[in-house]
Formats: sequence, C-alpha cells, structure tokens
Amino acid sequence: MLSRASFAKHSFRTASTAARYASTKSLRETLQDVIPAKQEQLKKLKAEHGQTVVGDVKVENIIGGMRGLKAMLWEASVLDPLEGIRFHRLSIPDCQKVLPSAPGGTEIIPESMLWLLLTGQVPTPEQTRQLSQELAEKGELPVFVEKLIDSLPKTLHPMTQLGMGVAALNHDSSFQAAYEKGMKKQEYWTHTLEDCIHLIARLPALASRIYRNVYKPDAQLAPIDKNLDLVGNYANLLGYGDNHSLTEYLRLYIALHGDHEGGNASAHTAHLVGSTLSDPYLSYSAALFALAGPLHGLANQEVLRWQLAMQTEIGDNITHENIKDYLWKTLKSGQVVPGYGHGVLRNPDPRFIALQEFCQSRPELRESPIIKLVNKTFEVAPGVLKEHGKTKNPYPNVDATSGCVLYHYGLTEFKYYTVIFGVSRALGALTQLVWARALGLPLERPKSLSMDALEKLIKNP
Ligand code: CMX
Repeated sequence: MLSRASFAKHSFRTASTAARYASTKSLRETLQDVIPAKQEQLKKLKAEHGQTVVGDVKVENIIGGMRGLKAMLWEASVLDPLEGIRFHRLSIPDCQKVLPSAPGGTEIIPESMLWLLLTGQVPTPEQTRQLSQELAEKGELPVFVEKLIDSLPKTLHPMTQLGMGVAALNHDSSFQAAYEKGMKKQEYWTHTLEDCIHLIARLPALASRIYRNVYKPDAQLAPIDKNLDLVGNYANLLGYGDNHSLTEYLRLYIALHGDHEGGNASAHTAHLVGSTLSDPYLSYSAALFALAGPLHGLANQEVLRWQLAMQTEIGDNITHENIKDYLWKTLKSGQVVPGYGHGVLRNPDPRFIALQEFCQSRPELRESPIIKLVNKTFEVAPGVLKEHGKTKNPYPNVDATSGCVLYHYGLTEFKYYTVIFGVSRALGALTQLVWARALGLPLERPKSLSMDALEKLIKNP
C-alpha cells in the first residue's frame, strides 16, 4: 500500500489540485512568489470595493460578542458553519489525501499543514522534510528561558508558564531588532517569518520542559533529534517517543487544530496584538492567555474531567439512559456540557470526526473505556442539548474527544492539554502575522460605544 506521502505524490499531482503543489522551492522562495499576487488582490479590493457593503452591524452584534460580524481579514482558513473548516479551500478530508505524513507514518504532519497555511500550496514530501529539519535545527531553547521556566513554581498553571516562556523568547526577535534599526515596511514580513519559524521550532522544547518540571521532575529531557520532525521531537521530549500511535495522534491533532479562521479568541488576540507591530513572540504569548480560558482552549481538559466524573458516577453500566441522566444533571446545575456547542459551527465538527476516525482505526482505542464513553455520549448529547434548547449548536466540537485519546495513551495530566493546543494553534496564528505584514494590514481599532451612546445612535442613526 502507498503511504499518504507517496500517494499524494503519485496520484494527486495529476488531479485538479496539481497547480496547488509547491515546486522544489524553499518555503521562503515559495512565499516570495505568492505574496505579490495577494498584494495585488488586496489593492484591487481596496480600490474597487472599498465602499461595498457586505453586512450590517446590529445592536445584538455589539452586545453579543461581535458574533457573525464580518470584520477581519484572515488568509489561511475559512470556517463554514455547516461544512466546517477549509484551509485555503481544502477541507479536512482533502488535506488528509494530499498533505504529506512523517516517514513511517500515515497522518498529516504539522509541517505540511504549516506550509499549506503559509503559502496556499501543498508541499512535496521533500519540502516537508526540509522544513522539519530546519525546525529541529532551530529547536533549542536559550539557556535563560530554560532557567526562567525552571524557576517557576510547579503549581503555576502550565498555560501561564507557556505564555511567559513564549513572551521571553522575544529577547531574540529578528523583527524587533530590525525595527529598531529602521527596516523598510517591505521587509517586515521576512523578519516576521524568521521569528515565526524560530518560535514554532522552539515550542516542543519549551512545552516539554514545562511538562517535565510540573509532572516528571526527576525525568531527564532528551536532546532535540535533528533527524526528527517537530512532533517526533515533541513526543520524544515528553517521554512518549516510543509510542508510535500517540506520536501519530499528536501529529494529526496538532495539524488539524492549527487554524480555525481568525475570529476565535486566541487567533484574534494574536492578530490584534500583532497589528501594533508587536513581534510574533509577544503577539502569540497574548494569544495563549486567551486560549487558556475555559470557553476556549481549556475545554479539552474540562471534557476529560467531566467524562471521568461521569464514568465514576455511572460505573460499568454505560447505557444511553444513564448518560442522559448525567447530561441533564450537568445542565440543571447550570453548567455547560463541555465539548459541545460552538461559536460558528452548526454541525458536528469535522475535526471531531477526523479524530473519531483515528480512534476507529486503532483496536486499542476502539476498546478504550474512555473512548467508548465519548462515543456513547455523542449518541445521546445532541438530543439532550436540543431538548434543553439553549445552545445554537448541539453537536460536538473537536474537544469532545481530543483529550480523551491522550488520556488513553497515558498522558493523563489534563491540565497540560491546552498547552498541546497552544503548540498547535501557533501554526495558524503565526501564519496570519506573516500575511498581515506582507499585506501591510493596519492597526486594528474598532469603534466602541457606551450604552448611552448606543441609545443616542438608535434614536438618531
Ligand atoms: N452546554 C450547555 N449550554 C450551552 C452549551 C453547552 N455545550 N453551549 C452553549 N450553551 C448555552 C450558552 O451558555 C448560552 O446560554 P445563555 O444564553 O444562558 O448565555 C446559549 O446556549 C447560547 O449559546 P450559543 O450561542 O449556542 O454559543 P456561544 O457562541 O455563546 O458559545 C461555546 C460557544 C463554545 C463557548 C459554548 O457552546 C460552550 O460553552 N461550549 C462548551 C465549552 C466548549 O466546548 N468550548 C470549546 C469550544 C471549541 C473551541 O474553542 O474551538
């Protein structure tokens, strides 16, 4: 059987996606090629459609968290409420067909997703391998950051530590150094890209150091292996490098979770902070603190906590009736059902489906009690949430299952799960920073109104 990489290489280059394949060029050369056309597209949009109306702003948008307002540019992905995410027009199943996997693996490798997000093109396996190599070569942490992380109390939440570590990495920011020297605007994106690549490269070492310090203080951290891909190294550093299935799962999860258009709180935060010309380290550090909220990235830890509590309460007697009762108990106590609902999606999240398929492809996961419970919950929860009648989307989001797979494979420290999400989301949020600089997007500055001002405006529009 062909591996996904060779499958992609042999079958898909002749298909309609052929033009989307990158050539043999490097990542920087590919970006250099694609940026002028995008700059031209933006120029044309501004000149020809600057005054075209594409939506209304209602009072409910202003007081309702700006839901649904079409108000920001985001190049790498677009989220359709029914169909889910597309990365440069490729759906998750498309990506699973064409994006290269790691040597010996079958799942999408995050490097190929990063390439796609940045350039809109599907990299060859060789280009993916070169990017892996570059990331591994740049993967060591500066000693002062190691010392900073080692000095933090292990009771400090791993997400707080991650945000602090990422912010401290701006010590070496290429963008900031060049800005101080007075670089030209046309050079912004190249320095931004250097910072983004360095930051992504260093995330495994930073995130695994936090894991080691908090949960395995006596463990030795492995050195970065220059022959491994980003997640191969991350799994190794976490101490799970010999678990091929977990490593493959992490590759898939980190690739698929890399971007979810721009309006979600973490991506939007990176974009907002980046628009002040803060460097990518500071911008992404801010994003991580948005990700740390329970309505956003913390949901995967909450799902696991909730599913385990359900497991304890209903024991071995896992019936639809018992799960239903537990769901109602959660709702009646005023809590949300974690892993269900979404700000945009109105169908089951295709990322959830892809992770479910991963579970179904592995006998140990098919038999896992926690995965079985997730599946059974999925059979019941949408009906209960519909009957409850509050949420606009009674279906599971990606977090309904993501943490439970980690738990099955022995990565049971669920306060750490959002850190893995943080490693993943860097792919999309940092991509947009490169594009924001390449396109010369301005400082973000929406107009706010007080309630009095709003009432005045309603009377006198
Ligand atoms: N369980 C119970 N009630 C829910 C619910 C759920 N899973 N999801 C939404 N609701 C409630 C909301 O709390 C809200 O109630 P109030 O009117 O009393 O405030 C009402 O339904 C309407 O909410 P909505 O418009 O459907 O959803 P929002 O856009 O406001 O919120 C989200 C979206 C994800 C925060 C919400 O669905 C939720 O809290 N889900 C559980 C947490 C979760 O899984 N988060 C992960 C999100 C994934 C991601 O970050 O990518």
